[in-house]
Amino acid sequence: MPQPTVEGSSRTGTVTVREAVLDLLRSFRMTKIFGNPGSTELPLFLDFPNDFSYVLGLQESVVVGMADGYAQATHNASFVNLHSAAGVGHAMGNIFTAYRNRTPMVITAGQQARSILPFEPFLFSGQATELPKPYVKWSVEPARAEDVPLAIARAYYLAMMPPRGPILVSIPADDWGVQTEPVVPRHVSTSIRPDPALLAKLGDELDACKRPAFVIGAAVDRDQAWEETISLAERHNARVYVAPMSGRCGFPENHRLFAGFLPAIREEIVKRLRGHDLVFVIGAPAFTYHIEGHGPHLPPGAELFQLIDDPTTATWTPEGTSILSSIRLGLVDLLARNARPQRPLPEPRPTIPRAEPPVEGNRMSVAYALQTLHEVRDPRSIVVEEAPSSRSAVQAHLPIVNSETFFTMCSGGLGHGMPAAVGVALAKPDSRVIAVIGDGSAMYSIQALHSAARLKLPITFVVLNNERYAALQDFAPVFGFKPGARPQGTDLAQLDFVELAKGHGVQAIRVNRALDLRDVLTQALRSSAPMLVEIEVG
Ligand SMILES: Cc1ncc(C[n+]2csc(CCOP(=O)(O)OP(=O)(O)O)c2C)c(N)n1
Ligand SMILES: [Mg+2]
Repeated sequence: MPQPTVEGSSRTGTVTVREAVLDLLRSFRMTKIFGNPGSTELPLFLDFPNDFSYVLGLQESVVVGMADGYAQATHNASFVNLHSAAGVGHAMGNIFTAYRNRTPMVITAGQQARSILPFEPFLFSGQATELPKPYVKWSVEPARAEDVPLAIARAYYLAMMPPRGPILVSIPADDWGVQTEPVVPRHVSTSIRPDPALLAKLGDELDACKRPAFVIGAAVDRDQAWEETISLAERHNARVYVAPMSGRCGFPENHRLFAGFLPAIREEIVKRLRGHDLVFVIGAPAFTYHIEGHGPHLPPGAELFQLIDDPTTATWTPEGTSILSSIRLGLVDLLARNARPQRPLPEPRPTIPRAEPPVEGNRMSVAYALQTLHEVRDPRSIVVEEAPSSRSAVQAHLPIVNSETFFTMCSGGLGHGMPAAVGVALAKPDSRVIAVIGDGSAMYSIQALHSAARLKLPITFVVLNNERYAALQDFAPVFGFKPGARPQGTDLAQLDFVELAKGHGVQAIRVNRALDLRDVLTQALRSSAPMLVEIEVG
């Protein structure tokens, strides 16, 4: 993790709360403030320092989504400033997502001045620390103005401590000008080394088993453990699966050992893992389910081991051995063992058939659109995805082959992808970011387009417009709807993404003929400004 510059403040004596907080933010490398301002926050911005920048989101879900993408891409907590109760309320969906994503974030929320709080003033937040619970790791309104800098320091260390996540600090408007002591930043270790005895047991079992399976979760990529995972999988000739609903990619999807994606369904997982005698889950829950299931969690004869940096997740894992550890450090310790088990290579994954272009007069398939995108994009470009019914087509036709080049949310809460793409692009100015977004998903935080335009970020927004909430229509039979039935509220029409983009200051083009797609995408991927491509899909 980035370490704070512990030389810290050169100030002596007393400083204002504002000065003490800004000094801390500098030392934590948090000089971008993601926010949407209100009167209760304005005092923070008095004499706004030149070395800080303000990243405006036109709605708080956009603010937090951008801060999430930025924090994930920089491996450091992002700093967010929200407007008291209503601002936190708007942000809540993406705060929930940041919590599930394990994204470190220090969120400050404005509060009315302390002296008028007894009189329930306009805009005050009645129970400011309760509002974001339970989707923050900690929330506090310091008892005294003088304690605000200490709360910010603790918020940062705690946000960065695994499992990482958002923290909320509520700050009354009159606190910023109060005199206080400067806070000296500290080194706080955030890595955990595994218990050696348990790790040796896992190592022995891994060496002795016949058909190991690895199940890779988002924490592998978050902890920059991609290389170690490949080395360990190759040493063991293990089949490598992606954990259900993983928000990141931790293994090259074109690797000889790659075996595909586990669905979030208990019986299906058991079926896919059948024949393996050891299942090693790395940096993921075992397992995330989406629909009700029954029976065993693993196939007969399989033993489960889990390497996990989250104690809570370790406690609900239904069977086997959970080893608490930073993911990379755990893998490094496993790789340090001498044994080189001799095991044949498993059968390769069957090749995925190419998607066909549409027959004349029909809309093109999502698979065809994504295959074309795959053919024209640089494999080092970064994909941020939020297109629920297209997920399996993304997995089949848009393979991810490099670390830190795939982001989606682990929460299931829509409205994250568009602003997260902006945050990732802000953090990675030398990379091309491609946001692959469903038409429905785009509308939860469409204002992200405005931030992309304002920041002049060359993001390619690809909107897959099927004029409906297809995922819900596809899902309906699980709840007893007749096949083909369209549940209430799932048809969307008349959304014009070209006009919406233009209205936010972003160039846009619509593609409805498969023949045009390659050229349009090629052009969009070369653009030095943000560009939206709306693709009419079936
Ligand atoms: C905040 C939020 N509200 C509602 C849902 C329920 N939901 C799940 S998928 C989906 C449809 C998404 O539509 P779209 O982005 O067009 O993708 P498609 O299903 O058409 O691929 C909805 C509304 C959700 N996941 N999150
Ligand atoms: Mg749709």
